Amino acid sequence: MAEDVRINARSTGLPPLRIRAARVIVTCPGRNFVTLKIETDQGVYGVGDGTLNGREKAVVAYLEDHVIPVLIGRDARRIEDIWQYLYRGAYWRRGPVTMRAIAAVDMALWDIKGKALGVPVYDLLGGPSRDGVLVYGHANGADLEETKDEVARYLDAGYKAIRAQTGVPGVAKPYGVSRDKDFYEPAEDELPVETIWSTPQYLRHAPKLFDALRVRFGDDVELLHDVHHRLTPNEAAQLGKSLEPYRLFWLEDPTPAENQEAFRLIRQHTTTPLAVGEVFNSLWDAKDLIQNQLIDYLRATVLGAGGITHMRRVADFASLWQVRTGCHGATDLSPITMATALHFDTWVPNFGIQEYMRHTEATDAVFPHAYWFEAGRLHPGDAPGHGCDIDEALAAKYPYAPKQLPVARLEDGTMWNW
Ligand code: EZ4
Ligand code: CO
Repeated sequence: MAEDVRINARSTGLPPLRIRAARVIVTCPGRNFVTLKIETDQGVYGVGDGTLNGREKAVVAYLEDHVIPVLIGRDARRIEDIWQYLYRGAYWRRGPVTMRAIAAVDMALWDIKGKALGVPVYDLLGGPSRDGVLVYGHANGADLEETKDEVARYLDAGYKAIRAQTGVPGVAKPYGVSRDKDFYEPAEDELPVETIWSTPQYLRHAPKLFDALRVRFGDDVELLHDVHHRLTPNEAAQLGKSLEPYRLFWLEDPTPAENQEAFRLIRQHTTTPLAVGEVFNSLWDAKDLIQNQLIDYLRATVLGAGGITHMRRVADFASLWQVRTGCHGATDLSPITMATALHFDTWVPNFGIQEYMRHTEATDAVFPHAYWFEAGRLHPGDAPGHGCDIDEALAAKYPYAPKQLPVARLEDGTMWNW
């Protein structure tokens, strides 16, 4: 056989840990997850998450057609070089599909490195900076009364920080309000559900919720709220101002952040802390927001933003302006992402908070993991690697089922941001 002339195929002083196989597993224990499994010639393997809600098959194709073929034979130890190869080597760089594919590889390689060395990923990163990762849960209800009761339930369960979303009078199927109070998943149908949005109704109603929550629960609990990209900068400024008396931990995604400069207007008018970035794929999406001090928390995470290898650069850059992390952690991020994020959160110096939407029992069974919840915090566990695996036999019992996220229209039919 001809000598492999690819630079990356040559080894350094350490014996290489060759990637001998990699494959994608799609499973739907209630919702779809895309998992990449990378196997080495030494028997040690790693798993990574590549789930992109409602667009799962696009990541599957990207991995199978363009990533896996170039991984075979490489030294799994060379995480940085493989990341640079997949990022710089893709002439069409960035975007949610490409960066999730890279993230899946990156998570699996950190998992392999940890297992090969017998240490948890947080140790590889530099060791723990804290005892437990503060998380926030999602309380939601159809109206103010139900939402208050849901917040009470989260407090009883030990949560110290709670996101509150409520139904808005006259608004059908508002974002963040679920039928099943324990598990929220917006991608429900094969075709996108159409929802209706009313900004005037929402702007009048939202402050009433947080007033009611402070009256009932006092000042100790941290409260968060997600606008889900629905407002203009001026409307967002109005909302931020009207919520100031209730001292939110953060107001999330007040307006789409495609134009990072737009946040200057919001910032000039309110001291309500701002969080943005669950749809960001790289530092470039957040650079202006961070260096102009237009946000307080960055919602990018190891799944959306290219794995640990890129996220730690994002966090280090953000730390220069005292912007803290607030990693996305909805149910469309598999337990593999949650596990990896918890190692990252345990290490990252400028940690803020971690979103935590519980997965269903069926999902947890498919993805056995070492992390656990106690008294409002998640703990990554000390298993080597990131500590999450996939039960392939069980995964095979839940075949892919097409589902898409909803869309939103204004009351007159105009397409809006969901
Ligand atoms: O709607 O991840 O803060 N969390 C969120 C999520 C997103 C979903 C979309 O797939 O905004 O609930
Ligand atoms: Co959000």
